[in-house]
Amino acid sequence: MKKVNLSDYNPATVPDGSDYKVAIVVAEWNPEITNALLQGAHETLLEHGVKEDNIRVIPVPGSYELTTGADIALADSACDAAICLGCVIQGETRHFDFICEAVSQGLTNLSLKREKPVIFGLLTTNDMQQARDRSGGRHGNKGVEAAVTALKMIRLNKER
Ligand code: RBF
Repeated sequence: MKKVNLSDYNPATVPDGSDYKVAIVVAEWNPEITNALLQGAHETLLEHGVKEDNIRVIPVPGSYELTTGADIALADSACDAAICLGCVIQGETRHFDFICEAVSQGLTNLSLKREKPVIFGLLTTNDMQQARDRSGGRHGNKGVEAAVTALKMIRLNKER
């Protein structure tokens, strides 16, 4: 089966971000992976016109803290969206399920509460190799996809 790079996208479909303000909340667990996601998201925002001064990077200790970090970012009324980046690797314990469930529910609830896009950029993989494949490896970079999603959702939100 041919493996596709899921980060391939048509740039013409992405809005110009020169008037947008975006936060990137990034977990410090599995830094090799989350730094690569951060780089992908940051570069993509710049490529689509978001000004460096309008990108706020907020590190948080682990993926569980992404929701609180995004809430803090969106407390700034000028902030249009929060991109949340983390990596949880399936282990022996049920922590994997608890963290993934908490983050997915937390980010959904936060987006509805704040009425702003909150982007789910949490890698949930079986092992480190799968995480590498999705953070700049053979399956692209989910940070790039998260940034593209943020820009599209900001435009949609501003049309409300
Ligand atoms: N945070 C991550 O971002 N990725 C992980 O894979 C991860 N695994 C964890 C496993 C255990 C057993 C615990 C207790 C925490 C883990 N965390 C992980 C950290 C978690 O997101 C959070 O920072 C801490 O639980 C403190 O609230």
